Amino acid sequence: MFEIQTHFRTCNICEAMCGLEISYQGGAILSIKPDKQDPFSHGHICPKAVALQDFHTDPDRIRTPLRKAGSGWREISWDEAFAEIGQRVRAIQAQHGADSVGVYLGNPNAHNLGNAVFLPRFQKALGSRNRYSSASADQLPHHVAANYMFGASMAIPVPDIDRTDFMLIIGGNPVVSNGSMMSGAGMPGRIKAIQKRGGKVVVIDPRRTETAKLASEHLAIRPEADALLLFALIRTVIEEGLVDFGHLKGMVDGYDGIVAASAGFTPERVCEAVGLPADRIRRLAREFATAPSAVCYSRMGASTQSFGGLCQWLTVVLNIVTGNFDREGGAMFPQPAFDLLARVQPNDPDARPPLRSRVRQLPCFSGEFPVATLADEILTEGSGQIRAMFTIAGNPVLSAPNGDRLDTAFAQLDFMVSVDIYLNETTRHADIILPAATGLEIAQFDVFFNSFAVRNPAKYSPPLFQPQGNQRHDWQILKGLIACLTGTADDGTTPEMLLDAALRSGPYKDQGLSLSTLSEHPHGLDLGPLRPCAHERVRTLNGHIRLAPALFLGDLPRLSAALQADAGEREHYPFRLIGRRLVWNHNTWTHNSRRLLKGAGPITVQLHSSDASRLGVSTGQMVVVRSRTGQVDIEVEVNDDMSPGVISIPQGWGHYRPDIGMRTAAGLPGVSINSLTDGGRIDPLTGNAAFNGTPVAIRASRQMA
Ligand SMILES: Nc1nc2c(c(=O)[nH]1)N[C@H]1C(S)=C(S)[C@@H](COP(=O)(O)OP(=O)(O)OC[C@H]3O[C@@H](n4cnc5c(=O)[nH]c(N)nc54)[C@H](O)[C@@H]3O)O[C@H]1N2
Ligand SMILES: Nc1nc2c(c(=O)[nH]1)N[C@H]1C(S)=C(S)[C@@H](COP(=O)(O)OP(=O)(O)OC[C@H]3O[C@@H](n4cnc5c(=O)[nH]c(N)nc54)[C@H](O)[C@@H]3O)O[C@H]1N2
Ligand code: SF4
Ligand SMILES: [Mo]
Repeated sequence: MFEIQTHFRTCNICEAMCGLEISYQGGAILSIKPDKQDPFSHGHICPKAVALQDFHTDPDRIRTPLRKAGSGWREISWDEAFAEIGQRVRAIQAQHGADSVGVYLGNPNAHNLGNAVFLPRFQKALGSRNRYSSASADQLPHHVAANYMFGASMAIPVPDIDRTDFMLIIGGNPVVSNGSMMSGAGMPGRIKAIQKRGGKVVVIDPRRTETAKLASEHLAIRPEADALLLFALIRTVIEEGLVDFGHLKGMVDGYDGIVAASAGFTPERVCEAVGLPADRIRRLAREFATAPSAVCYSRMGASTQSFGGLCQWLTVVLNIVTGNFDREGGAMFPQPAFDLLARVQPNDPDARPPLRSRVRQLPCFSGEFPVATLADEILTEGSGQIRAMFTIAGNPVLSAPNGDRLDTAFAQLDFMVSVDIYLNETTRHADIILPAATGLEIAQFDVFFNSFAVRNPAKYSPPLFQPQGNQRHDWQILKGLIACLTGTADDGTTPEMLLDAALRSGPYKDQGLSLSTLSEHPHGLDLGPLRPCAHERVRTLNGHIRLAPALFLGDLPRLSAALQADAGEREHYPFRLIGRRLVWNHNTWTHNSRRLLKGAGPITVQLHSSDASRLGVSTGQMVVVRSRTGQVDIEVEVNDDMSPGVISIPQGWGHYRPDIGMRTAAGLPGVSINSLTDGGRIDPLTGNAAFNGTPVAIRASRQMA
């Protein structure tokens, strides 16, 4: 009989980094509870943490490498898998060039220590410039703003949520998402605490979200009008003499450029397009600028839209011109123990114009092309066409704009390899699937999310269980791929060695931080609150923050044009589609947990009652939602949290393909919002997918028949 034991670890599903206390006996989990002694998460978790045991035991997990064989799959050995991959990929690259093999990296890579440290080596071994990831369907504009303003794409300012007196949340729903580019557990409590200490929280969102309901005020903006609103706020601050750089005076270049650029975007000029009265915009600007401390935080709603780049730039500008940057209660740079800026030298972000993609000439930022153009690069013939793909921890058939086109594209590849835990909508196209260990089976240290955290934490969690069957760790798989592509032998490096080296040379080296110190603290270490440190984090040549980079100024004619509505498009597609996250799921891959599935359904399109009565539909009825690129049949949920003219569909669903064996998920297939979104709709400045505001039409199902 095994003893009952306790294991402490960090949940790696989302960005919040909640500490877990897991009671287990042998290989069986007895309970998964919040770790009250975790100094970062203080006993907060969400329902998804408990599902970690479901992912561990799920009979649908892939347990051995699979080779496509006719219409089915054959189990193969790792040696056989690597031998074939090495031979096929090298042959394709020899014939068609290094760039003929593409890579797509999905979201779980960011939650995995081994992938964080070994993926750059894999990319180097492959030597292809055709790199894509979920970042260009997510936070890419944050990186572009950081790169051009601070000289480092990972220099991301984070809201000091625990000390701010005024939080302006634009297009984020942290009560459901648990915070993003703002890592910290227990977001509802943190938001309530702002109000308890006499502060204010204002939410800007076309939907009255769960966060808006907790906030002091909700302002329903028109989709994609956020850059106009931000400019009008900045303009008001300038006109009303409220500009104050605080201690950054002398460290900020380009203010005149902001004064000139904002002149055309007064509250009175933008109010109609934004959907808010001009005097309310002015009052908001005053409240923000005169609060003892304030922070503007903008996220998915402001990133995955046509003006994502401008929104993230202007968010930082608003924080800076009101003296709320690099100060307590404002937007601050974390100082992570594993410092991703350690090797970034001072540089001129304008020195090298970004590479352009082959087919649509879209920009390459942070070494990646936009996922919105991946299907074009596979389907468009010619020199440089992608003929083979690696997908690693990604499901772009469901997560990328116009995923259905990617479904077609993947089917036409000469060769495809997927590193994943499931056979799903994307990996079903692979010739070879390599099965990864995950969740409770892996070691965890949050390299990325420590860099976006609202305090500075550090915690190392060893694996609780061994990989099952013939699974391997992602990092072991990456090393196997490197070896089969380059013919080099394994040098024996482990993620722990690289982590230890980074900790020993990082910002806390003088306090003796190392992997062994972390191992002595299974609940994790609190390295303190955020501290002003802009002078250490900025990597521009003169060490100054660039307030008005030419890249952003050059995009302003497009923003001015948005002040005019496109009546033609409105006639055919009168509604604007936005996405929705659900408490009980994470992106596309957690739907095989029975307990999470119970909380999730039904998957509905939410629309305002005035729209429902005009369309003659009511809750529970089926409608057809149609866009330029596709259509879906979906159940209606009349919900006055929506703004009239705006509809919302959850992201991450659409498990209807019969051949993939996700048994539980098939019980609630839902539809894919990305059958409606459009790869042609991007933010041209950054190349980020513009999911929000997709023009759509709706009809009751019977009328469409
Ligand atoms: N319309 C619309 N589209 C969206 C969004 C939206 O809001 N609206 N959100 C976007 C955002 S923010 C994101 S991050 C992307 C996500 O886009 P993706 O990353 O493409 O999608 P995921 O569902 O996260 O896919 C994760 C994949 O990794 C596998 N996996 C899970 N854990 C592991 C592991 O430990 N190792 C390995 N090797 N594989 C693993 C899963 O089985 C799944 O196949 O979607 C984007 N797409
Ligand atoms: N439960 C759960 N949590 C998650 C995830 C999940 O799938 N489920 N996914 C994780 C991932 S990968 C990420 S990146 C984060 C994302 O974290 P968040 O950004 O907080 O999450 P979203 O729910 O996408 O919030 C976007 C908000 O923008 C609003 N919106 C849409 N269009 C517009 C617009 O044009 N303007 C404005 N102002 N608002 C708009 C939407 O109504 C929505 O409330 O969540 C993470 N956490
Ligand atoms: S909030 Fe995120 S990190 Fe915390 S338990 Fe839930 S999924 Fe895990
Ligand atoms: Mo994301």
